[in-house]
Amino acid sequence: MKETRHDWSLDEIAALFDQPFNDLLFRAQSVHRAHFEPNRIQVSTLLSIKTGACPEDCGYCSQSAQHATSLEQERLLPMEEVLAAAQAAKDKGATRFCMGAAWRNPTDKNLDRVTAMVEGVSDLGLETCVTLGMLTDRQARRLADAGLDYYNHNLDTSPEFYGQVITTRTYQDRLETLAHVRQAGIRLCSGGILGLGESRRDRASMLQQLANLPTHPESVPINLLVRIEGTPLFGTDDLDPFEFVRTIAVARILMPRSYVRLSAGRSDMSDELQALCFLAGANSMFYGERLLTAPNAASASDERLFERLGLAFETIEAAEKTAPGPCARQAV
Ligand code: SAM
Ligand code: DTB
Ligand code: SF4
Repeated sequence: MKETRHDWSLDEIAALFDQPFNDLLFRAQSVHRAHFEPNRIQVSTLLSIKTGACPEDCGYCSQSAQHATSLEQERLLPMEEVLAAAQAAKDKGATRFCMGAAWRNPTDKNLDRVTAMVEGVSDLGLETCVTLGMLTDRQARRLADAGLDYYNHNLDTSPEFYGQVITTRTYQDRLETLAHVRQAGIRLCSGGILGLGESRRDRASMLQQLANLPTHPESVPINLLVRIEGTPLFGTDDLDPFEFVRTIAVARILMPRSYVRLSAGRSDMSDELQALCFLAGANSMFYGERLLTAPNAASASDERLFERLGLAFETIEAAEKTAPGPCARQAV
């Protein structure tokens, strides 16, 4: 088997995108089968532990204080509420619980509360993930010491298009947070959003950034923009669904051992489109009625879809086998 590469050129990635659809899907599915059990999907459940009033200006986000959305803000949730939501997620079959906070970055006091949540959720027998904004090196180490399994921090789009979406933090800020998470030995969840008005070249460029990191993120979320009234990106044109599937397929080929996560936007996707995403190599998703603030696809319809496609939820034991720690997994 060929070594995992970290030296993709933009033209090589663009050529993958430009292949005939069936050729691209065949190749992606072949790569997928060489590295994963093909009919298993890992599911994570999200909870917003601190909602709204975020100082950042991400053009897609309901939680930015700079956009006039109808979202109600909430303070950091109490521990009991978080643990009850985590237990409910576990009872429904999720193996990972992801807690999101609308912060530019956490304060050290915030981290006292979040590290306690990470420990409490781990004690329930779930994998833990948090997404809290930018982290310093020391904060990443604190989260690692609390036993955090994954940190989510997305690049969101290409370096070229980024400035049209976010102005309050730079691409380089994001790359630095990713490096701090890695240095602390936490597994990384990092991907982006499609349908922001970016070009195919931008989608290729974003995947190039992810694939050429020294170690691939263990989890690569591919979100489809959820258009939220009051945000600058509300009213952006629909993305061609085949372009979404192509991006999943190229992510699978570039990062063969990573879980490619079908993320936000599923509630607007048909069953057939989601089935194509699985065929293209998506093997994880968010499960549960809510994302952070926006509705997710209904669990009952996800369960029916899994049954119709002969897909099974991945168990914690299987997830641990396919995703050992970052250091053991790939050469840095
Ligand atoms: N505040 C933290 C941060 O930005 O790093 C964590 C939470 S933030 C909501 C996590 C990610 O969700 C964003 O980076 C973006 O990729 C995705 N996201 C947010 N709003 C979205 C939307 N309306 N549609 C699709 N994806 C979205
Ligand atoms: C990710 O890439 N997508 C998730 C998770 N990481 C934190 C969040 C999606 C948010 C969708 C919009 C909302 O619920 O506000
Ligand atoms: Fe804040 Fe995160 Fe939303 Fe950006 S994506 S506005 S950082 S909550």
